[in-house]
Amino acid sequence: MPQTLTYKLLKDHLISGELVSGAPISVKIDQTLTQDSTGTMCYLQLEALGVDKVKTERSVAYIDHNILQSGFENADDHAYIQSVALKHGVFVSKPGNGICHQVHLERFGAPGKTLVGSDSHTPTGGGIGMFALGAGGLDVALAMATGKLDLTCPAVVNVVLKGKLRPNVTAKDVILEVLRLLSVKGGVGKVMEYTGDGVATLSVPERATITNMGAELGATTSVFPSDERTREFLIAQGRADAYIPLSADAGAEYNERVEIDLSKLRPLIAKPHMPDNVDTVKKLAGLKIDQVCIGSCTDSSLLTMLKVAALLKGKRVHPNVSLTVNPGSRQVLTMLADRGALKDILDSGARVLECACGPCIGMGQSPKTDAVSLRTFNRNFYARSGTKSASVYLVSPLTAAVSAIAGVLAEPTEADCKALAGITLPERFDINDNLILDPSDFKGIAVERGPNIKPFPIGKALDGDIVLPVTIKTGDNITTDDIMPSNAKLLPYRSNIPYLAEFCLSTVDAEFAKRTRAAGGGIIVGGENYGQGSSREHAALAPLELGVRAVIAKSFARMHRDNLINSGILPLVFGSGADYEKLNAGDVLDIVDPISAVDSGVATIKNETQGFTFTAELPLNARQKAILLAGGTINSLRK
Ligand code: MIC
Ligand code: SF4
Repeated sequence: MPQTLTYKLLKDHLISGELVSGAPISVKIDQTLTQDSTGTMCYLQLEALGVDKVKTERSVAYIDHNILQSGFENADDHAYIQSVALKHGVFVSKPGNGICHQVHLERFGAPGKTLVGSDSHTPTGGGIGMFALGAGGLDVALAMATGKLDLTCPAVVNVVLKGKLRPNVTAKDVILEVLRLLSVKGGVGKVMEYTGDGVATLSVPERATITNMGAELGATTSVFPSDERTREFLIAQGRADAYIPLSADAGAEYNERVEIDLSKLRPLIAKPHMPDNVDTVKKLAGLKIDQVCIGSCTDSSLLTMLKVAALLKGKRVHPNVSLTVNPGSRQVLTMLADRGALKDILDSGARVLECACGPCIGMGQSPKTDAVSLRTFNRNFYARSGTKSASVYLVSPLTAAVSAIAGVLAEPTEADCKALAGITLPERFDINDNLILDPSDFKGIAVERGPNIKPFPIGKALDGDIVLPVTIKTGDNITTDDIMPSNAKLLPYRSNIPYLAEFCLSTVDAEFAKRTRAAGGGIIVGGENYGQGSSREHAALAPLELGVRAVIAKSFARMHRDNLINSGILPLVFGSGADYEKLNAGDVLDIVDPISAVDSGVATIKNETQGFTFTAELPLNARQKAILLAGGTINSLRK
């Protein structure tokens, strides 16, 4: 039977289970990546698993998220990550070398391989024909320790790209269009597989922009075929050996199909505060702007930056606008410098920031009160920029560059962008891996552990009824940036859960942590797509620290649900929307006999305050049942 590329990749790596959408499967993992803000927790867990060396072909620890080092905490975490990674046979990409996804694509990604990363944008690797997905730190630690990963076999959506983009439209506009069509929960349980004659018109970095931001669909991952364009990219990276051609079989059957005519797309924009709140730039043109940020793992490749430089050349950034530019990697920055493009960027009045996540995760550049900020990033979630009153819009780098000059949102015209057609991938990238440490050069290394690293909370085995109050009731699409905010003030504490927990859900209700602790624990009630966004397991560990034993929501995002299970928190799904409506914050709930609920997949819940009973679903596979019964993965493994 003709097969999709997704199922071919999974079949090549299948250890157990059946390739049927929704079935539990276990796959061999070839590569892993971690970054610093999820990395400390991940390596603490790897140590707890007690393995000497990772079982993967290639594992890399990147330090790219918080490289501000505003206090010892951060530098301590970096020293810990570097030493623990090298000790376990993991390569280290040092601060300044670039954003994990950009560097991984450049230096390690290879078609046909599987990759799991402790970051939700790991699907960037799909741009080079990998099956690449994000997961919580514990799942990545397990993948390093065992060389395998358990997941739910996804359904496959065929996104057929036709034609060719106009000169003023970019890959960012393509993924914004997919988000407009499918929404931030449209990809849950699915892989987006790109085919069609439009694929060949897109270079690997452009494809990677699309697969990267596919994370915002809630998708398991996104994938492009590996073709001549992939080969060109790998040759230019000096890695021709990594190339293999890959595509779906002709006549492969998909669960869904979406068609996009690239030639019909116009510049798009995601309005506050969701990446799927998409409109045309034309409609909003003229909006006064205060800040423009170009960069992030979605849009910081050499190709992007050269185009931005060409648009800025000889122009001046509007006096009322602050323009920042983060090249995605040191390779990009060096090549911009070599070609004189860095001078064009600097001469325009842009501020060039380090090759790191920077403003994307609120590490500096929080906009002023009530500001309008245009960003080429992938997320504009409420408060993520660090300024609650700011309005963050997501646009393409071309829209960002011309708007920075105009001082208002402006559509890049075809005339503006005509000259950009000549900007293509170089035949050879500048290759310098001296910020990448090879573990084989570091024998007998001792792990450095600073005082900021605190023990993480461990769940409790299930026994009698769980009787606790609902300490918060939220609406739909609550993000992990709501559950466990991240910014320059909090990122230094990613290895200190007791401290972080005080800020849990603070964007929704500043009293939540205090109230939950005072009640000796609590139950969270959520709407649709609860926990969308990041892979950060901190969004499960912080509630666990506060004593949360269950979340009852209308639906969950994949990674957050996995993280809740790993932490021993019950992810319950409302049987009916009416039950969600009836519940109030403060109601005391009795989750009756949770052991039987885990076993049967249905929980009976008594609302002791209002005096009614309802049921919630708890669909679990055998592995997840064992984990929840034991009170989380660590307990389950200890057993
Ligand atoms: C993000 O973009 O939200 C992050 C920061 O990269 C997270 C990881 C984290 O929370 O550390 C992600 O995408 O998974
Ligand atoms: Fe870093 Fe932003 Fe990419 Fe997350 S989305 S990895 S914070 S650049």
